[in-house]
Amino acid sequence: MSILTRAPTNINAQDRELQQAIAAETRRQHEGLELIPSENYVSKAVLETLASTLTNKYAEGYPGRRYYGGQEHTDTVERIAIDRAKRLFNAKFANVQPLSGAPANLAVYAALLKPGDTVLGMDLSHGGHLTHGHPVTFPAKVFRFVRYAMGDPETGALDYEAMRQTALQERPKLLLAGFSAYSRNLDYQAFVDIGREVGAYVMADIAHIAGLIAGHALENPFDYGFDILTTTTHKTLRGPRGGMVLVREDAALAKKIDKAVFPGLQGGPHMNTIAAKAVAFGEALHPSFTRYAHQVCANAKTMADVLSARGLRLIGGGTENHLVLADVYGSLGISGSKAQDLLDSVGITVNKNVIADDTRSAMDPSGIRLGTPALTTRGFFQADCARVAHLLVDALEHSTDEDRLRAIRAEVRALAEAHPIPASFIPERRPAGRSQRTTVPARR
Ligand code: DSN
Repeated sequence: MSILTRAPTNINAQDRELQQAIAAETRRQHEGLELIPSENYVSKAVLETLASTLTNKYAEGYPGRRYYGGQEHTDTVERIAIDRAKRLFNAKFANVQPLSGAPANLAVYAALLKPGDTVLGMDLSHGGHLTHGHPVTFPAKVFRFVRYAMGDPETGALDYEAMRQTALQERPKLLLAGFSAYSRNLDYQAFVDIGREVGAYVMADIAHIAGLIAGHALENPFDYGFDILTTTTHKTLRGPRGGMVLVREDAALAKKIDKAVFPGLQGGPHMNTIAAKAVAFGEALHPSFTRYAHQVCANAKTMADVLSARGLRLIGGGTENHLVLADVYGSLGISGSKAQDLLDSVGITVNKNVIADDTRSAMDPSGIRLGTPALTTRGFFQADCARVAHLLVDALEHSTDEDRLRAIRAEVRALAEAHPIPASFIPERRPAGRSQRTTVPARR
């Protein structure tokens, strides 16, 4: 059963204008191939939970210590979400209230830093994220962010000795690992060693790879002694839009983070979203999610191999996770924006992205970023992903050939229709639990 089978009947009757826009977006998602690596499809159970009566309830505070009455059910919901989050990431503490990734990161800064304190994080053009202290953000006006960069964009290797020297010189209070456009694994042990040497908290923003960690396809930074993880819940983790903060074991640290989230930064938590997070975490605890996570990586590697074989320069030389960053300007003379628009026109959605030391602007950079979480949710395997990668390069190489583009658009649509967006990811009903999990290698 496809997710398209659910019609929002009350909106149909009440607000035609809005219903048509939603229906058009649903159709766009159904008919196109979604390659933006931070996007995914949620299950019908998650969608239903988002639309539940929990949206009506104020619940400032935390389970067992709220400010308003009527919390017996919200407490149950939030406790389930916290418990599942802790099991997924092997954490002692979880705060599931952050509204998204930026507020989750801000909560950590607010909990641990004083104005003017230093944070060492990855340079944006080398894969880091805006919320890791880009000058346009509010945290950059309050705290002092310094940067580390890729030692070699061709291999993606970080220069950990250079990072250590910067840390020794700048004495950060917080050392930040994490990225939104970096395709290689990090040396978590090196981060922890540097952090301990300079007396910094060590945090990983795992927003992009949370599902791959939960599904045991990638390593968990907590296994190396990281203090804190932050994440969104809607990317590879395949839940509703939202964020969370996880603390490995320090109760005092967890308490500071709870206070920073509420009352420090937020008011009433979005209980419908917290419930939907709990549903998604339940799905991620199911053995099938392990297969999903491994398949996401296998599919991304296949795509990277094809793109590379077709002559695209890949930043980092390939991928070890779910995403690929391609220098389309350097390889084909097409800017990231032009490539994005052209691919939109054939039904393939990617995003333009800066590449390391980009000579072009952020609004019209040299790269495109793509990934496989959404395609994998639709049941794409390596052979299908190889075909998609060929179609993508075909479109870029024949950007002025209308007949060719029309044929590509038709094949994209056929591929999409052959892989409907699933309504559910749980093949059979069984109580979720880590003990049931198996490590199943990627198929095909
Ligand atoms: N916008 C998200 C991404 O695409 O990576 C991160 O904030």
